[in-house]
Amino acid sequence: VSEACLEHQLATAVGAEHVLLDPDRVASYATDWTRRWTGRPLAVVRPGSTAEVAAVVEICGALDVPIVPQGGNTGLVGGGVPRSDGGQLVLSTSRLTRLDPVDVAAAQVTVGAGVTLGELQRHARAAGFSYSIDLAARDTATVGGTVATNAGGLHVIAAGDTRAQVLGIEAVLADGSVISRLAGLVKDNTGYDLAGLLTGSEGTLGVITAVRLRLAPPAAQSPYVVLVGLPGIEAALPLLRQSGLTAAEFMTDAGMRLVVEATGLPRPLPHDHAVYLLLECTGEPMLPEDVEAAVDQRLWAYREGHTEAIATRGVPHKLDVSVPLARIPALLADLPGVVGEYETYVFGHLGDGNVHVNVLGPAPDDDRMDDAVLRLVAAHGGSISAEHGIGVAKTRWLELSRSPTEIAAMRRIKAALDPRGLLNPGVLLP
Ligand code: FAD
Ligand code: 2HG
Ligand code: ZN
Repeated sequence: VSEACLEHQLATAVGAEHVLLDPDRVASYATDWTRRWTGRPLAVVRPGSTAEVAAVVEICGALDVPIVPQGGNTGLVGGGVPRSDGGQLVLSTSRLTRLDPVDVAAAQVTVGAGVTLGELQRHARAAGFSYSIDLAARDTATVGGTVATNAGGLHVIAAGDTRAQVLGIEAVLADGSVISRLAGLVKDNTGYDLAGLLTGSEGTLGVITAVRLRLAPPAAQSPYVVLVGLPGIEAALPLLRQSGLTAAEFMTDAGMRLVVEATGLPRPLPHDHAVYLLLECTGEPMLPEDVEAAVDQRLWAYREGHTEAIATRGVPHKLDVSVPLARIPALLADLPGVVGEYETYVFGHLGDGNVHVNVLGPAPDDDRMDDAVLRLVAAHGGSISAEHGIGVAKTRWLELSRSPTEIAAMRRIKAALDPRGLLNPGVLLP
């Protein structure tokens, strides 16, 4: 590629001020949130409209330059940063900030891919609604990123994942063509569900530019948030049978101590406990009389503080896995045997059977421990990625969760939509 030629064409398409080449200016786009994944972009380009995204994709197609779409760069599997060969262009969606008025009658909204989750939530609230997807990275993660990863978050147990909120998508495909389905038709059986296909495709099938989303009516009253101290994970499972449950998150003593140390928050309960369960309910949850518990909305800070607190300890290996709920105690019992002496924190969305295993100690490129944990998860009938996606972190183990036939079908879809492998090569498919 002639870099000068690429730069000139991109500058003509989006404006020279939105083509970043200076190493200092591209640095924050080159390394992921965890600092485990880092690369070298050929350039970072920030198109300001769908037409400009299409122009960038066409230019890259003509010059054979692969594209890495990037939203808020809060992804945890390395899929949003360029690979290390220096040959990829980062397409940042940060200027795709369309925010249409809420369609009150339909309880829907159309938003640009670069709008943050927090902005969308505030926009929905101002119109008397709420958006059901929520996660601790809300003020940086973008709507496009959450759709591209089919993010889960804190309320999947009640509202489903991001896919369950998506009613339509506008996206630029690898050949520069634009598909747009933003009418928000609740019933629309006219063939393949392209919005569903792009949701969770991790930037490998198209660049999502806008999304039509389902909104929820606001809760009639503030929910109850209860933190319960328990002797072990077995004691947590029966407590999940609550009516009106909107979140069920677990933590352990090690994670709680770390968050208290990192944030300066007081210990949440009078005594220490092996396991903590945070329940959010529309009504008052039913608890056994002999458990230690506290009720306060602010208790969320202990759960949401985990990821940042762990980052203060080093560069973690993050293994976001799920198993059938009944297997959670067995998985947690087996984990120390495969993780060994490494500093480990486990927590997650208990109600979804989703455990976040964070391990500190192995070098970023030493994946022997990752291999052992993911094989253990597969042996328990689980998934190697519950909600963060495959990215570059887990391509090697996709076969543990998907059959050869499924992987072959996914490859054929990729080849049909992106025959030259322009969009996010190296991500998702091994
Ligand atoms: P990026 O990191 O920029 O990109 C992620 C992937 O999507 C990449 O493969 C990228 O190429 C692709 N992509 C981004 N935008 C587009 C687009 N417009 N079109 C096509 N492809 C695109 N995740 C959860 O699921 N649940 C959680 O509870 C959760 N909590 C988190 C808490 C913290 C503190 C942090 C740091 C992360 C958390 N995450 C969680 C992970 C992360 O926030 C989500 O994966 C989020 O969806 C990523 O959004 P982003 O805009 O930062 O995407
Ligand atoms: C969460 O649930 C996120 O807080 C991040 O998915 C999990 O840091 C992690 O491992
Ligand atoms: Zn999570």
